This record gives sequence, C-alpha cells and structure tokens, in this order.
Amino acid sequence: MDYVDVGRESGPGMGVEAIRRFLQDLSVDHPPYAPPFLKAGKLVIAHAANILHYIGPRIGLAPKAEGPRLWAHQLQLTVTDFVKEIHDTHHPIANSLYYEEQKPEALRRSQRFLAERLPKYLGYFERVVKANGHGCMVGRSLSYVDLSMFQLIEGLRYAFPLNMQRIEPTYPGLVALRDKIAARPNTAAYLKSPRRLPFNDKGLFRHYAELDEIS
Ligand SMILES: N[C@@H](CCC(=O)N[C@@H](CS)C(=O)NCC(=O)O)C(=O)O
Repeated sequence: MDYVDVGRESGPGMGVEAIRRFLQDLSVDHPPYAPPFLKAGKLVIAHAANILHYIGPRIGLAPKAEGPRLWAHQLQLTVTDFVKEIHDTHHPIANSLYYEEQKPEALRRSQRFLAERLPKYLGYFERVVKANGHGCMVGRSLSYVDLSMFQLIEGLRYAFPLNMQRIEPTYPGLVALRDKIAARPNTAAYLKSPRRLPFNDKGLFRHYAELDEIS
C-alpha cells in the first residue's frame, strides 16, 4: 500500500506546517485532535491504534474475522495506555515544559513506573503471547500487535537499558517475539533504511541515565 508521510516532506508549506494547516482547517468533517492521522480517500483516521485497526486487515497484518480483529485492537489500545505512561516518565507535569523543568517529578514518576507499571504491562503481554502458544500475540500469524511489541521492547531498551537488562529474563516470550520480528527480511530492510528514525531526546522513548537507576 503506497503512502506519503506528509510530516516528513520538505519544502515551503510542507512537513509539519502542512499537518498544522490540516488540523486547523475548519472545512474538515471529522477533524483529528492530534497527529498521527491517516488520509485514505475520503476517510481521515486518527490515533495509532485506530489507524492500525483500519490498515491491518488490508495489508495482511490483522485477522479479518471480527472477534480476533477486536482482540488485536484491544491489545493495541493497551499499548496506547502503556505508551502514555512511558511518556509521562519524562513529562509527568506538562508537555509544555522541558524535561529539565520537571526533573524531580520525573524521577519520582520513573521510580514508580519501573517498580510497578513496567512489570505489570510487560507481565500482561508475556501472559498473552504465552497463552496464544504460536509465538505471536494474536492467532497463528503475524499481526501489527507483534510489530508493536517489537517497538516497545526496542524503545524501552533505549530508555531504560539497566532496568531492561535486569527484568528481561522474566519475559522470554516477548524477547523471542522481538528477535523473530527483527530477523524478518522486511523488518530488517526497514530498520536499515533512512525511514527508520534513530531514538533521540525528542521522541516518546528518551534516555536520561538518572531515570534508569536501579533502586
Ligand atoms: N493516542 C494517540 C496519541 C497522539 C499524540 O499524543 N500525538 C502528539 C504528537 S505525536 C500530539 O500532537 N499531541 C498534542 C496534544 O496532546 O495536545 C495516538 O496513539 O495516536
């Protein structure tokens, strides 16, 4: 399925400016609140989980039957919740403040996150992959939920390397899934391509060594 990543186009009025213009366009019928959003013909679909729900079955990365399709969507919505909590470790007070303006709160938040929330979410996903018994999250074949597990493990390894090293042996199913995805030819090619942005200090997953201390 071909697409244009509008936010990364360069030139006057392109890229982030084009996104901003669209968000403020009062003639848009179902305006998204925030990026990411997908324009597919007349549809405008926002929220990562909703976009995957739409694209997944069309590109063979989700089951077509309603029950399993909703199960995949449910797992992805749990990823959304997890992602928000990961974000809040470095921005617990406000998105409009720099990390440096909320450091003590970020440390407190991260300590609780690492002690309580990280093991709870990873433990849940581990239980799901184990119970499924086919080495993936949903049914017998690869789905977008598996790709999300890959991205979560990669991002968490970047943000919290010491803590991940410590707890990863508890989640062998997820680590095996991560390795399986990394070895797939399409994923491996994508990871080597310029489309794969390196983790950095502006994105969701950020590495601040002081937040990764082992307590
Ligand atoms: N749950 C949404 C999160 C979307 C989101 O947080 N978007 C960020 C940029 S990546 C944003 O612009 N937020 C603006 C705001 O929250 O006011 C999703 O998964 O797509």
